[in-house]
Amino acid sequence: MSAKKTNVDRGVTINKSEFKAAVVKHLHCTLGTDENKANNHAWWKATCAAMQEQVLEGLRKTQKTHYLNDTRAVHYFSAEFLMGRLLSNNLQNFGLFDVANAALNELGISLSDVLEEEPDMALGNGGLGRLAACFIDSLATMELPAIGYGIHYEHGLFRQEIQAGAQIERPDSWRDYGNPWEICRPESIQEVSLYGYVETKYGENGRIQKEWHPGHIVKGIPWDIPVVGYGGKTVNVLRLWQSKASGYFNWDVFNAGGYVDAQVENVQAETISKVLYPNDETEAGKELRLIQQYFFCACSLKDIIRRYKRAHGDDWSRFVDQVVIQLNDTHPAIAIPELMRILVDRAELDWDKAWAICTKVFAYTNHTLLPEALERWPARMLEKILPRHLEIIYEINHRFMKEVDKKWPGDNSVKARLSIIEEGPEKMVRMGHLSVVGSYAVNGVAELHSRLVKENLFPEFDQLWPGKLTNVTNGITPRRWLKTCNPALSKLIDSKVGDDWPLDLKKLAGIEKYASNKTFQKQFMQVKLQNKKVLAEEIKQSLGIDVDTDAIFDVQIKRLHEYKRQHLALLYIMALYRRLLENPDYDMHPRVFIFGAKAAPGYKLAKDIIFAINKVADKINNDARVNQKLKVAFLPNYRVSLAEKMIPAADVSEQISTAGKEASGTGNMKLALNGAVTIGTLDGANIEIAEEVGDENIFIFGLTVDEVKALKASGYKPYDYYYKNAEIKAVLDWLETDYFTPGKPGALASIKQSLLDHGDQYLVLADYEAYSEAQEAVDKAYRDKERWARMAIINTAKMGKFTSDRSIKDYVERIWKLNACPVVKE
Ligand code: F55
Repeated sequence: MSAKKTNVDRGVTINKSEFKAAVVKHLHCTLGTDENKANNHAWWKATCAAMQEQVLEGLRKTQKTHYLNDTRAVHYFSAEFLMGRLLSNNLQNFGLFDVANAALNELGISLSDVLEEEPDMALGNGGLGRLAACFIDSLATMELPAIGYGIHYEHGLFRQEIQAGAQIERPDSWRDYGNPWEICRPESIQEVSLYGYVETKYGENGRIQKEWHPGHIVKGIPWDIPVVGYGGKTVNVLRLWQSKASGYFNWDVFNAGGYVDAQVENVQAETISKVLYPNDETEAGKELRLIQQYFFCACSLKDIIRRYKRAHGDDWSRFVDQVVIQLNDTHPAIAIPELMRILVDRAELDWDKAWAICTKVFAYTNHTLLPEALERWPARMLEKILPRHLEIIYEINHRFMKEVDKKWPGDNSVKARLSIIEEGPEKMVRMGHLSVVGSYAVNGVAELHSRLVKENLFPEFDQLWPGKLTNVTNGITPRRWLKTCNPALSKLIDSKVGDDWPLDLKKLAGIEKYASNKTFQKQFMQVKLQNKKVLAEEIKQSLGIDVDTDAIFDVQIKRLHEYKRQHLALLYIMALYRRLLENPDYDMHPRVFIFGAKAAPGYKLAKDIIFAINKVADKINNDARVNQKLKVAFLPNYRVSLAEKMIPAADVSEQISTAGKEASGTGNMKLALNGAVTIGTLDGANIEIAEEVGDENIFIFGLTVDEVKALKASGYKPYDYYYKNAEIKAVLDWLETDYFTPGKPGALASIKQSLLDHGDQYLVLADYEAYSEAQEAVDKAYRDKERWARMAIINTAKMGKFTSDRSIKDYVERIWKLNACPVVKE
């Protein structure tokens, strides 16, 4: 193969025949099969193993470099890492994609078929987990010393099946046939204590000493997943902890003849890392979830301290120079009292010294303002599981309340608002408050969100500690979300601006000058059409629906939640259906509404909305009177690998949350980067996307945050919209009939009820008319092919700001104060 001219400096080089030899070697020696017998799964594993040889060399060199340089590192604590598939990403980041493709080709194997064999690593719910995955990609790419810490769930987010229109949850078993990327590190196993009681002792010097006598000990087994930076030079680690029974405790039971009881303990210990909680935006309040959180935080802190002590012994004075811990939401907030416990009870530092360390180590990212998503744990539950931690939290709060009293003397209402402990029928520990008090920096994830965090969520905190609350707008990795998922568009971009845009996304602005160029427009839209054909094939395969690739592909992909308002789109689809029935000549460009969404299993209305979308889709898709112009496709089991197919094919990106509710959104960025035009509210990062692309290249509609507030204050009456707008009334009434659910009238009525009788919390009806008008503007714009091509190109061109490299640069400069540590060539 001829060497291509490239601006990207690579850490490794291996040629086609070497790669081919490595794959065959692993097919024989690792998989125990051969070229004639191997199926695609075996080829996938052999290809991963060939790749992993390169990855592990990079990992070894990186770890050696970081060790020799005794680097300050960020430790990204997150209960979720939504990694998706790794092979194509690792090949791309190492610059070996074309090499592997050619090597497999010579073996008569299709790389794209092999890539389809990989199960997604779905160890996350949605945006928060995927953000963590994008961030560790950027950290490695930018050669920053970093480690991700999380949980090695045996089962990731459930697999969604749709049966008769309804969501059914099935277990996800991503590791059933082995995971070729992970490395078990038994040498770094940690033990974690739970339950028991606290003994108070009085030392010789009169110092009160606390000793926690745990009732239970579990082991944490670390599994390392290498994280390959673009260019293949730095390979960082994602370290995920698996729980196991600790042999130590169980032997007593065993020896007493309790063989069966010992097994019960094993099962209990192993339950901790068994399954990812599928709730997003609601706190579960379950004991096991708190144990999961503490389990991975305690293992990770021990790991960090072990590494620190190896270099610095018992001298804690440099800890804050070496270690920063970023808390991805409050899920790992229990790490704050855990570090205090280690410093005060174990290292015997006095409280003030320990607190000074703690509050220089932790930083906290808030991802939500929704009250139901703010974690609060019953004090009673903490007392049972982590008795010493509850004491420490009380002590933190006691000292904090004194500080509050200094600032607002005698003001009990401000104390009640700021207290980490919420008084009430049941005392609750507010993990958000604990995180703010215990961290030196707190950030929201988009400009608007961070303003609302300051003004509404933690108002007095901003007065107490000016500057502590700040913003870092989210980002996405352009390596996965453009280069890897959309190779055709990437090549077109390369031909105009060179191939180093994945490292410097602002370079995409270089295509703006071709936005009105007819040839470029044709090329750009040709790529889009090809991607639409691929997705159309997927829709045909998965749902049996034929879709017209000349139609507008209107895509809404995200978790199902009332605040995200998939049902606003649904009402509009029903309205279009009705318009077409009433007037077969109703003038609209053909459109396919494409959805992907999982609902939390216990979230009844979210599941009802999925059911309704599927029932309305059935009817419309099979109605010859309208199905040349309107189709609806709900693709089951939305996940990272499906997103990679849907995003490159989207014309329109639906970002229609109630203003003030979506903290940032990141799907909005991915879709715009791939040339989809947004229809959206002034919410989250949509606002910043609009600033970048300009008002003429986005369809903004609906109430603003201030208008939402005013409307709610004035007493919002959804029935007013129902009676005022005949279309709204007609579609809501339609939901109550059996038109979409023959023989079962009322099967879709819960949606109508929520919008009328339950108050329409998310102002769907208030925004309906504006949404409908914005959709008509979309329709008009799309019909002007040149105008649409220009808009699409400008969307891609202007996404430079939203690379996760920029987010990471913001964190590094403003919060983490890290230096890059280039890996030395040996
Ligand atoms: C997961 C578990 C719990 Cl207990 C609560 C929330 C979640 C979760 O997945 N949240 C989530 O994804 N939040 C999203 O974070 C994104 C990244 O910052 C934002 O873009 C998005 O607006 C926000 O909803």
